[in-house]
Amino acid sequence: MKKGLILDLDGVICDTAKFHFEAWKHLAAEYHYSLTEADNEALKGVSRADSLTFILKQANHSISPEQFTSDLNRKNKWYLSLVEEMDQSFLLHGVFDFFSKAKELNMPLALGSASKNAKLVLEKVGLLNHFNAIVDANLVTNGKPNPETFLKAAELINIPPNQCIVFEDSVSGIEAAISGNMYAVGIGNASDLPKANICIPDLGKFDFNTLTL
Ligand code: B16
Ligand code: MG
Repeated sequence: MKKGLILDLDGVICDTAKFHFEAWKHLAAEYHYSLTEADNEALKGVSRADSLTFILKQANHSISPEQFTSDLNRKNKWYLSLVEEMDQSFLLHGVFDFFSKAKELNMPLALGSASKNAKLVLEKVGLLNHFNAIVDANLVTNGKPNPETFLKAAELINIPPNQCIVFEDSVSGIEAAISGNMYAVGIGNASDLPKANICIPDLGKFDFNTLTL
């Protein structure tokens, strides 16, 4: 019987990926590189610093360590100016239904996000107080695909990893869930997330009978 629900943020609860994309595109243009949709897909679930390393490689561009830090900060400022506009209308389809069903069944809920801005985003969409635990990039040393984010979340809600279900939209996040010995529900297409145990289009399509697996 599965008892703990661990949710990724970007791409599962709300669509902040488009804001990350805007901000990274702005920066990549300074390196004379035009960031593609495929690049954006590859950056899902990837930490801020690893994302910049990936973009520099794609752009075949190098910068000093000082510039690296400064560019990370500038990207984050652009991103936050977009997040500022967010409210409940930015929640993805099915989130409300999922939360009310989880509450009804008294299931512990944790967030497991690679974002350092997770609490701010949750506050913007009105969900900050709806989790039993929040694990973001400020709390872990090793980002996804390392399982640390989800293992920490399981620990904080006091549920063994093999009794947890992780909801993830990124390849790195699904890998993290599987290597953490958790049941991985992919949000998106099975062709994009082949390692997921099952895939559904959004949280609202989750069949809570899966919990008996
Ligand atoms: P930040 P998630 C991830 O969030 C995003 O998918 C990824 O694109 C982003 O680079 C990462 O957070 C870091 O975000 O710059 O806000 O710290 O999907 O793990 O909730
Ligand atoms: Mg995500």
